[in-house]
Amino acid sequence: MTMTDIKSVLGRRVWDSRGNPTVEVEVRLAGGATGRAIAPAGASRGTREAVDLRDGGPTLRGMGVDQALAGVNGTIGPALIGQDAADQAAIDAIIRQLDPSPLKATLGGNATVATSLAVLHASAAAAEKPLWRHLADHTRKAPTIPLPEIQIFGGGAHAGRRVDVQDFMVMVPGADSFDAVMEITNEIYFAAGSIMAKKGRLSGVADEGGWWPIFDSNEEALETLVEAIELAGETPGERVVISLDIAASEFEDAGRYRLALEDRTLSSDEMIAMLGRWIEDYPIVSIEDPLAESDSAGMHAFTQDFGERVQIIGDDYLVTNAALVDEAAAAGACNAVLIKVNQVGTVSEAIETFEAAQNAGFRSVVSARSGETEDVSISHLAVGLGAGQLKVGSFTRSERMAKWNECLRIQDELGPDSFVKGTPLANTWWGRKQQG
Ligand code: 2PG
Ligand code: MG
Repeated sequence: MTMTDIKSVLGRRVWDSRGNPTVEVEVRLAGGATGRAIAPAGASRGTREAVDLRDGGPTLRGMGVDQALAGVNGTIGPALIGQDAADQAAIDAIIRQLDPSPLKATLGGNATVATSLAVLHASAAAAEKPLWRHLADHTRKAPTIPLPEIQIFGGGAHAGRRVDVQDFMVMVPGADSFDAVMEITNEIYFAAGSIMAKKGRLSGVADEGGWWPIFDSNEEALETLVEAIELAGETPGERVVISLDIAASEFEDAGRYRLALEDRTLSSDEMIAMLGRWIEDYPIVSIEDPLAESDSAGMHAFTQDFGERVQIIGDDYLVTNAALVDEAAAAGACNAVLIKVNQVGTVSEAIETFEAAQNAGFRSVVSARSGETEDVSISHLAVGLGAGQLKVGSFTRSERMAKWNECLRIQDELGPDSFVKGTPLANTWWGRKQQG
């Protein structure tokens, strides 16, 4: 028995930011170190992501996690006892062997991700290192404080489909520090709130804390975002730019895109034309899932047309899957990937995808899910991998602020020079403008 051998694995039911049950796993090592992690949950989910195993049936609206917990306590846990937590790859290989189904449908991605991350936390604790440092040492990456994407208006599946587009976000690539990003975004967030109040449209917040989107069109949200940036004393397109997650799979059916708010249906080409006009008219620097996960032709065409100007992120389209990143890079679709550990189910596979992205010349954005908790593992993941960008939701609600606040704490250890500033956006219109 060595100090880092796993002594116990305990799965317990806890509750997430939407009030749904979720899986927490606590791992204890022979030397006494412990680690804990909680599975997040998405609402707009890719069909190729790891299965979020739910009990179904009448109780808890079918959202129960008893089966997932039984998998942790009855199958994964016993198989990991006595294994070396310091060997994350071996741990994750065992987890994968226990459920070799492509989408981890038997044990559930929620069970596997919480266990995999809890083991990582425990081995960091045993090494007496913060998680970000442990990860950076393990992967030989240079740790950096990421550039945030922060939601101002929620939409899509996170706001009862009040508008079709899911995330209206700002980025502050021109800020000199992470603190400055927080301060500038705070001003914009509350400026947006005051505009909504003045219009008599202030109506609480969406799932990730962005303002509830009472608009007459999707574009009105963009117009209001520009107004908010200006009201906060910023010039749109200078220090502050806009980022969108269209989450287009959510409103695509048989190759047609249904904009319910505007009562119109667009072809893939018409979607591309509409987004192209938005890119012309607004200081948009990044677009996630502009077309549906099934619309490869659209994704290729969009990347062909706009990949030089803006960051094009695959979320539902790539589901943190290394093979899909390789495929997209070869085919010329997307130029960035969203990294969500629970989409693929283990830390090792998420790192594999991050490395595939690096090899392909893709940027990476580490991301939270719409259902979150106090777990701050992803802040450490973003820093430790030097991923460059982090997407966590809005500027309110503690499950979001916990992640931003953790970055502030890590920055105190790493020093102010560790903030990546605008570099992740160098190969966009914004980056080229900075270079003059
Ligand atoms: C996304 C995420 C986070 P969800 O689509 O990028 O905003 O949403 O967790 O619901 O998939
Ligand atoms: Mg998304």
